[in-house]
Amino acid sequence: RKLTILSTTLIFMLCYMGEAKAQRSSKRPNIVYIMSDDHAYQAISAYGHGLNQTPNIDRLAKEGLLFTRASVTNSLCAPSRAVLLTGKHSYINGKIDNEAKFYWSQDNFAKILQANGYQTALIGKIHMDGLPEGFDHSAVLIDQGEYYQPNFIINGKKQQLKGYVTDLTTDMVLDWIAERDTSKPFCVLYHQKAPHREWLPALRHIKQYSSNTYPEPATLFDTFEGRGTAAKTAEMSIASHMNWAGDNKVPPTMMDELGLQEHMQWDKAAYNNNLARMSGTERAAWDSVYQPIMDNFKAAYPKMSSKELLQWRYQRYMQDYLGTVAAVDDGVGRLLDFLKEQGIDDNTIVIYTSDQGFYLGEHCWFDKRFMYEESLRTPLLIRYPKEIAAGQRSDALVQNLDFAPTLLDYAGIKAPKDMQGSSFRRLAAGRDSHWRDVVYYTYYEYPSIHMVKRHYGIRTDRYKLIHFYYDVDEWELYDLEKDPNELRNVYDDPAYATVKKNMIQQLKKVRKKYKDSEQNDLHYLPKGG
Ligand code: SGN
Ligand code: CA
Repeated sequence: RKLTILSTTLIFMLCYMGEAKAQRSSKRPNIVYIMSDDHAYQAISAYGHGLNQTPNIDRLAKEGLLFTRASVTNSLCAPSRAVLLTGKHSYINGKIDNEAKFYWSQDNFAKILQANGYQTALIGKIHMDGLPEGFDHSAVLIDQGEYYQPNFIINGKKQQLKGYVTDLTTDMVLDWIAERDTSKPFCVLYHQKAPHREWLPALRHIKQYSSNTYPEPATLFDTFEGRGTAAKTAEMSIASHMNWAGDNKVPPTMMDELGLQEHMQWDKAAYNNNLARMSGTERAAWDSVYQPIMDNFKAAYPKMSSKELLQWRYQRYMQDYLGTVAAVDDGVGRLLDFLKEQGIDDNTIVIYTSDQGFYLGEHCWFDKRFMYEESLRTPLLIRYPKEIAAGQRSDALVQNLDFAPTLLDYAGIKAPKDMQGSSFRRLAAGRDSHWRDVVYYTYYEYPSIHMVKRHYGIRTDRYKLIHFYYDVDEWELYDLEKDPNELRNVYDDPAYATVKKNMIQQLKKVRKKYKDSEQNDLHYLPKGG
């Protein structure tokens, strides 16, 4: 009899354990969506460009999947965020540029997750006015935000925090996860301001990064032959449009002594305002590293050729930019360790991406906006051990348009029909290899800072077709296989006549498929333009 009782108990226990396991495996996953601002894939060591080390972001590549050709549909901050939220192209969600109003009243994937029992939070940069809708908790920067002692709007209330923005953002994400209701799944949008201009690294990183020397990109001295008006007239050159004080950290007084011109009238003010946010001890630590660099520069300046000057400015740019990336990487490390400590690392999808790519001196540029590769593409890594095998790479043409439907899919929710992206869940799991073979891109913020002309276009596996319009009517065609740096526009090359014809046809089809048109282009032109 004892034996029967024992075996019944054993069977009961086994059944219970089995059920618990089944329940656990059917538990909806948590989502941590990490998006930094202006983080070029060239500045993530897993992408293999040899500029810097990002050991923590690289963990996502090691333990998950890295997309080599992920792209955005509009390479600018707020429009990219609107696409993320809505799963719709800019001309549909209305947020075509950083100025246009974003209507929070429209549907977004966070609202849908929330309605389906997810706890949701938005922490960091969103760059859109109004109280974010779809989030139980929000702590967002105002506009671009600040690096030191930043102002946040926490659930509608403005509050200045003490510390460094990248670390504070990470702290708030971890605190929110720690305090969550553990009976429900969660989704947090963890949006870093860094490495956005004007690149102020954390004090713990300035010494190391400012003493590094970085390899120059092959096109640093690009002369723009073989390209059109748009590339030639853009104002994002390290040599001519980068700011001496705000960007390169040459003190305004030294600018005057050396006769350096302010390119933007707010340059000196930006420098002063950024550094004025530091406490006395922070400022002293900062100056102890930057002052000697500037003193050396002042001594060398009179004998520097324009080439040497550009090289110096490129190094200064990389030192500060990559310095800010270091704290972003630290944050990813803290997050991954924390998820493990909490015992939820297996059931949490971690995505790392940026709101767009960025130029790190390619074509002598900084900034983004263009449909050329460095700014069209964006880093994308994803870890979800339950479905995604470790160490995978994919060159599929996924886009930020796909995030909303993909995240809903992971949560077991069908995406609304009017979302224009597709879920890449099956693709990421290696269960399906079908994917789109062409991506569509639009850009509108012109005339405006950096003066990148309005354009739209498509990219396929091998080719790219771009139409610049408004105050020009120019077409560009690139053969990315033969010309990966996009230095030769072959639109008028007879050897590409057939390719050109096919690409024009494809562009027409794609515009129709995504409901874009010349009427839209005209509708969004500047008023009176
Ligand atoms: C600021 C920057 C620009 C940048 C835009 C948009 N200048 O105006 O260089 O292109 O933001 O960036 S700054 O000197 O004020 O930093 S975005 O990432 O928000 O789209
Ligand atoms: Ca950005």
